[in-house]
Amino acid sequence: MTRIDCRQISGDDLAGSEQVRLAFDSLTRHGFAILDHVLPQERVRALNAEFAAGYDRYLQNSELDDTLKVGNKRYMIPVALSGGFGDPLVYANPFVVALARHVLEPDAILESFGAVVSLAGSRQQHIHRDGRLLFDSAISTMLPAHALTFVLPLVDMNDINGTTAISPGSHRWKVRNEEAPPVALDVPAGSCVLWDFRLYHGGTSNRSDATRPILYGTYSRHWYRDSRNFEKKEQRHLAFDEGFLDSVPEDRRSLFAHLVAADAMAR
Ligand SMILES: O=C(O)CCC(=O)C(=O)O
Repeated sequence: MTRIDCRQISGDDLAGSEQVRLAFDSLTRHGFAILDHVLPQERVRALNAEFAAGYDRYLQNSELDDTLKVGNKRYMIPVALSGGFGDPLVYANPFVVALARHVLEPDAILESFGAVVSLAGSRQQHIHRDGRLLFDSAISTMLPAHALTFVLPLVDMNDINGTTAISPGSHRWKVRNEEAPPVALDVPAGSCVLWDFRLYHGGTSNRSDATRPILYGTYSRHWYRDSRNFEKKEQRHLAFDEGFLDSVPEDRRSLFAHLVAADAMAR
C-alpha cells in the first residue's frame, strides 16, 4: 500500500513534487491515497480537545435535525470553519489541496466539511460508495474522479478505535465484488486519507470506550453537489460565520467559488 510521507516534500512546487505524483497515481489506480504527517500530532490533539469541548451535544446516540445517522452509533455532524477548524492548514491543507487540484482540476471546490463520529461500541458500518455513479452508463467507472472524500482523524484510526475499511480499486467496479475482502486502513493522528467518491468502503466497529471523531471534507469538481449525504434541509454542507470567506487566503479562495456564484444568483 502506497503511503506518502509529506515531511519529505520540500520546496514550493508541491504540485510538481514526486510525492504528489505518487499520490495521484495511487488515487487513480487504487482509488485512495494515504498522506502521512500532513499536520503535527500536537495540532491534531488540540483539534480533538476543541472538538470534545465544542461538539459534546452531538456525542449522543440520536439523530438531531442537523445530523445524519450513517450507521449504528455513527453520525455525520456539522463542524464550523472557525477556531482550529477554520485554519487553512486543516480545511485546505497544502498537500491535500495540491493533490485535489491535480486530480479534479485547479478549480476544485470544497463542497462540504464536517465530522463523522463513531461512538464507543459502534458496530461495523454498511459498505457503500459516497455517492451514486455520475451516469447510469458503462463508462461511469472509467471516468476520472468527480469528487474526493478527505478524512483527517482526530484520534488514531486503528483496529481498536475503529477505522475505515476500503476495497482497493473498487472505484472501477460496476457492481460490488463481495468476495474481495476490504482492507482496514491504519491512519494515525496527523495523517489523512483521500478516496475517490466511487470507492466502496465502510467504517469498522469502535471497540474502545471513547468516541472516534474524524473530520471529513468533500473536494469536488466545481459543478458537483453532494445531495445523497445531505438529505435534510437543516444539514449544512459548509458552516461558517460572516467574515470567514474574507479570511481565506487568496490562493485558497477558489475552493469557495461556488458559494460566491450562488450568492450572486440569489441577489
Ligand atoms: O466512519 C468511518 O470510518 C467512515 C464513515 C463513512 O464512510 C461514511 O459515513 O460515509
